[in-house]
Formats: sequence, C-alpha cells, structure tokens
Amino acid sequence: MNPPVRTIQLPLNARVLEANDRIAAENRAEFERRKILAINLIGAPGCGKTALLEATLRALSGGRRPAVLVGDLTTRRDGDRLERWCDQVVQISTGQGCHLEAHQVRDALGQIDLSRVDYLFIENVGNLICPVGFDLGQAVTVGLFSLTEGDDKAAKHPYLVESADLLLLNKVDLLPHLSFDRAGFAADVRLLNPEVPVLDVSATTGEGLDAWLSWLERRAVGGA
Ligand SMILES: Nc1nc2c(ncn2[C@@H]2O[C@H](COP(=O)(O)OP(=O)(O)OP(=O)(O)O)[C@@H](O)[C@H]2O)c(=O)[nH]1
Ligand SMILES: [Mg+2]
Ligand SMILES: [Zn+2]
Repeated sequence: MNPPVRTIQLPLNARVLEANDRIAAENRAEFERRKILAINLIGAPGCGKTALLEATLRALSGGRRPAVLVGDLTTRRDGDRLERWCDQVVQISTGQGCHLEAHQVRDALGQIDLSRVDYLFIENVGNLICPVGFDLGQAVTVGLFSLTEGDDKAAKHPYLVESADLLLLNKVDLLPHLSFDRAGFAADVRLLNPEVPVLDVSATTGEGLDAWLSWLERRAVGGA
C-alpha cells in the first residue's frame, strides 16, 4: 500500500487559529469545571451526523443528559430534527463559514442551561477538512464516515483520521448494496492512526449504537 501523499498544508491563518485556540481553551475549562463531556462530531455532508445524534438522543433518554449545538451554513432543519429528542438544542448559522469556530460555540452556550448537561454534542458543518483545524474546546473528536461516500475517504482525509479519538463508520446497513471495501478502509485508517477505535454503526437500524454509547460512557466524567 502506498503511504499517504502530503502535498499541501491546511490553508489556515496562524493568527486566526491563535485567537480560536484561546477561546477554545476557555470553553474546555468551562466544560471541565462543570464535568461535561463535549464531543466534536465531524463528517462529510450527508454522512449521517444528525441521524446518528437523533438515534443517540433517543437511546439516552433517562440517562446522561444531552445538549446539542449544530452548525450549518443556513436553515434550521437539523436543529428541528434534533429538538424532537432533546430540549436543549442550538442551531448555529455559519453563513459562508464551512466549519464551526470556538467563539460560535461560546456564544451558543449562552442559550444552554449547562447545569443540566452531561454530554454536549457538537455537530460540525458537513466538511472533512477545516473543522479538524479549529479546536472548539471539546474533550473528544469523533470522525464519522459512511459507506455512501466511498471507501477512499479515510485515506484522502488524513487529518481527521489522525486527530480523531474515535471513528464511526455509518450506514453499514447498506453494505450488501454497495461495493465498499471494508478491509481496505480499515487498512487506510490503521496506516494513519494505529490506535483509534473504529465502530461500525447504522443510525437507521441501530446496529452498533450500544458500542458507541458504551464508548461515550467510558469517556464521560465519572464514567465507568
Ligand atoms: N441507510 C442509511 N441511511 C442513513 C443512515 N444514516 C443517515 N442516513 C441517511 O443519510 C441522509 C443524510 O443524513 P443526515 O443525518 O442528514 O446527514 P448529516 O451528516 O447530518 O448531513 P449534513 O448535516 O447536511 O452534513 C439522510 O437521508 C439519512 O436518512 C444509515 O445509517 N443508514
Ligand atoms: Mg446534519
Ligand atoms: Zn472551513
């Protein structure tokens, strides 16, 4: 197998990132003080971020208390979907922005009662590239890939694979219908990040959700 080709660096302005990191550190300190597990969920458009969160919120009911921030350029559609399952949802409109930034998270937190949150899910803008470069103050970064994007996406998006604490492969219910090379995908991931766990899930059928919830529980403050 060929090693990943690296020809360009992410085009991020160092001063913008410095300012972002300062606010992200403040967000992180606030989450730690309040014992909130903040999860930055990053994946391509349509990979199933909102569907996974809907299934997760349904499965959590009565247990850990969730809140959700969801970023999109425009529309409240994802926020409306998530509000059916959670009473603390904030839709962040990024306008022309193709990723969330720490100040947007900080501002959105003003609309959340943090005293009754255990898990803060942050659905980033659908994009596999620059969301990786903008720290939001999360405790964990979760990369979501799905079968419908093709089996080469881990190899083509090394920054997400390298920086993720967990990778989820969604839409596994479609495996019989697609020519997705599951073993090849896993090999690409291992080359980039030998440690990261990869869980197969289906937001539609619920397959794999238990393993995802157990992983969250282990990462939760005061978790097993
Ligand atoms: N078969 C199948 N379809 C899924 C699954 N998860 C999501 N979908 C479908 O994939 C489409 C996109 O799902 P969304 O949850 O909107 O994806 P998203 O990543 O939130 O999309 P953006 O927020 O627009 O980036 C929808 O039609 C979902 O019903 C799954 O596990 N299996
Ligand atoms: Mg979505
Ligand atoms: Zn961006």
